[in-house]
Amino acid sequence: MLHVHTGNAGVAIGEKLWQLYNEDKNSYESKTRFYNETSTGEYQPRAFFADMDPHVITSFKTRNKNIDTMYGKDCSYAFAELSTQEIEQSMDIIRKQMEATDRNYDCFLFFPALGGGSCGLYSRLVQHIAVEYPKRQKISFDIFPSKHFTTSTVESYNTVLGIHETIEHIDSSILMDNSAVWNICRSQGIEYPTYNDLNNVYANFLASLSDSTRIPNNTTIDISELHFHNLPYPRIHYLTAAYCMNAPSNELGIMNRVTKPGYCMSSCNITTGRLLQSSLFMIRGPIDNDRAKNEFSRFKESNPFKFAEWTSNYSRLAVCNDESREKMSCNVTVNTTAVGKLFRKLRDQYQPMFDRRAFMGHYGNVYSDLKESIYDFENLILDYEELNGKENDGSDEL
Ligand SMILES: Nc1nc2c(ncn2[C@@H]2O[C@H](COP(=O)(O)OP(=O)(O)O)[C@@H](O)[C@H]2O)c(=O)[nH]1
Ligand SMILES: [Mg+2]
Repeated sequence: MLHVHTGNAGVAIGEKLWQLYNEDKNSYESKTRFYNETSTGEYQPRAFFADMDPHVITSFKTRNKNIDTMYGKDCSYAFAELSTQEIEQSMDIIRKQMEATDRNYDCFLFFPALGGGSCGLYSRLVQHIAVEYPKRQKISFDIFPSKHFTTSTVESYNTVLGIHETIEHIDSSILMDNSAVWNICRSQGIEYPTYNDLNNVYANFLASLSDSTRIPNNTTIDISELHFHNLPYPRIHYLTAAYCMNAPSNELGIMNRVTKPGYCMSSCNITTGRLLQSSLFMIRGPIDNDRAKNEFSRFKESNPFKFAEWTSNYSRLAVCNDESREKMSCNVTVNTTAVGKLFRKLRDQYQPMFDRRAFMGHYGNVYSDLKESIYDFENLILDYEELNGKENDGSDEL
């Protein structure tokens, strides 16, 4: 298992994520999957942190001396291009890290912000990794751009270029966005959430996805299972998730609560679209297996999801009984047509600019890629609309 964190956001969230992993009592087996053991018996994160901005990486490195990093030349505006030398340098590090993993099911986990300049770095790494490791699963946890957090006007161009790469090479993409996570922070009582607060929610959510993989004696759903099997169409692999944290330990109905608006990690409502595959729930806290199963039955009685006709009404549950925690957390990951709304919003952002060929000066060398990416993305939107079905048209508003 190798974590690849790219760009400002990817690096900042990754740093917090590894702090959370380090605080947990990870099983020996999971330690060997998440960490490299040094000759002196220490465990170092099996991770690679990269950004085009040298300042981000040098400052990260002062706090994390043992983690592998790479930086390029800052290019925070347009889709960054890497030199062959920079790519080779990165791939050397990645190969070395992967030599330590010998299991076929060990996968790549990517953590990019799609709108950033470093999305180009992410895309190139994905391309190269796909060529060298075609059989390894690749799961990407993507920060999708959101209007109120845009740091550059061309985020929509960078995103559509990034998505182009993920359509082909990534097995599962989990979409999240800052506006949705900002709302989660507000519901936690934080009046003016900062990036730091947002990153805290992202990191807790991401760590919760591997609780049952890392922590011993649980009903396990391995993080690699986030690549939902038996996808009817491999292109339709854009998942989203909802997360409820700090719930009281005696709460009843937490699984129903997490499916409600306000808990989704992206700006869509997961109960309005059609579910294309079974949903995956994970729960952690002072809750034993029996109580978790009761909760799960309670959820199933009033299951709020609408299923596509070929999908059975089926959900899975992983339980991480952790008596050292006072509060409960619960997440659910779904493959739903509701994410089509995010795609349509993105099209509304780039289309007026692209019609006027605005900002093309920054994309000289990738102009034809951008054109092709937009064409492919339009088809992806159509696929989602078709799967959503006519009766749901326009009804997936929050
Ligand atoms: N959650 C979060 N988002 C960030 C952070 N820094 C930047 N962003 C957002 O991520 C997107 C891409 O920015 P950034 O990561 O700085 O791009 P890059 O470094 O140029 O690839 C923008 O929409 C920013 O609003 C951060 O620390 N946390
Ligand atoms: Mg940056």
